[in-house]
Amino acid sequence: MSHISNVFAREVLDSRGKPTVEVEVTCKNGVRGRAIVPSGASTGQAEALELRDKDCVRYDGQGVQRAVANVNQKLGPAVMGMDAVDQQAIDAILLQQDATPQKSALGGNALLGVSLATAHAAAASRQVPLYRHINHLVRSSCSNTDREPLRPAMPLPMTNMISGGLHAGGNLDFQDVLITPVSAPDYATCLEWIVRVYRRLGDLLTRAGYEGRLVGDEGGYGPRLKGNREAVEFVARAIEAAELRPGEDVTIALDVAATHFLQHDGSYRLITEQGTTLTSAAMIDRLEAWVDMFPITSIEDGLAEEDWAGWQALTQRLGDRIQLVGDDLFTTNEHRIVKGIELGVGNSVLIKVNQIGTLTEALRAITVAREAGYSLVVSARSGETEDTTIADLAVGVAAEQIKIGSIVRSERLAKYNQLLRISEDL
Ligand code: 2PG
Ligand code: MG
Repeated sequence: MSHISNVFAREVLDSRGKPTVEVEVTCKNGVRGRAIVPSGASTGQAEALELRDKDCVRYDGQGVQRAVANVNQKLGPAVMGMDAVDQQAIDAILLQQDATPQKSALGGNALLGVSLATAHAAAASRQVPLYRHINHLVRSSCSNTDREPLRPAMPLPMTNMISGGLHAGGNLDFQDVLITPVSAPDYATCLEWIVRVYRRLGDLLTRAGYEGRLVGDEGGYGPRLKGNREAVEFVARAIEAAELRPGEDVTIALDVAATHFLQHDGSYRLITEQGTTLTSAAMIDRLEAWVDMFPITSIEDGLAEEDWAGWQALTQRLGDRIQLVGDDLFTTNEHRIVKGIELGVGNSVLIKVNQIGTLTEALRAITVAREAGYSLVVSARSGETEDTTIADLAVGVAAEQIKIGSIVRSERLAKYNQLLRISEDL
């Protein structure tokens, strides 16, 4: 009896002390599922709306009591009595309740809380781990029946070492320098290597007179370096200091988050480089030069979210050499991904469920991307909580990579540790 008997939302706090929505879905069999909605800082224009109260008396207007009320008074009653196992039907009802393109009537945060808590309740009702339930959902949404059924698989972590941009008070223009332990034999070794590189990096930064202990929103170090390139240089040196081989054992990834320093005239202004402005073409030259110089194997949002022509040129130039991930560009939105596939833009999709607002829509985005041969990077947001849903999502859809932030701060570790448990289970 996995039929829904109660839906309850409350306002809780995230890792930045900002209110967010938590939802509990209870079934007639007494089983309960719970999920907490994350929140981004460097958001894309096309993302689902995060409904906030704008009542300045509470939390500087950031409260989510309206979104909570929308769950308790509208979305909950609408799905009451439905079978939690039927995720598609439930999400369809949620989308009927808010039929606006960006969920601006009831809030993407309200819809997503119900959608994810339902998946947890369904997994518990079926007495399977969440990643297996998600795997079952994604298999049933696959149109291509000729293919081997998708099996759950561990993703490779892509872990933040140095934070910049909106995640660390604008110390750097580029948002993240990350590492991927590509030759680690198993997930537990991945974690050990990542921690080792992170520690060596902290030592190197401290010795060079930088803030080698202060961290940004996602736990990456947030030093005030001389420029963006120095951040990559430090990470490359830290890999060596950890006695790992840059490019062979551990590679470097960037999240440029270029939308967030785009100027009105379409150029990119680098404040930490004395205000240098780069055209889209010059930005591509810069990224190519760095790929030649450093063991970089993945670049996310190297150009802005509406610079489709620039993205085409970037993909022609680097698409055969490295992974080009669209985050703000695609916003986990099936239609934007299809447009990207048609234009030959990028070769990888960042998946953040709250960019789109329901699990079913995220799974559709995943299926479309995968069928076009794009790789998948399941990602946390810069505002997170103890919720571990994305760890199960990444395994359930067999994403190639997962991006959780750094390996400090418990809202990040909750996911890394959940992956350890899943890896034993697999
Ligand atoms: C990103 C994410 C996570 P935010 O840009 O990829 O790092 O940041 O959640 O602030 O959008
Ligand atoms: Mg990003």
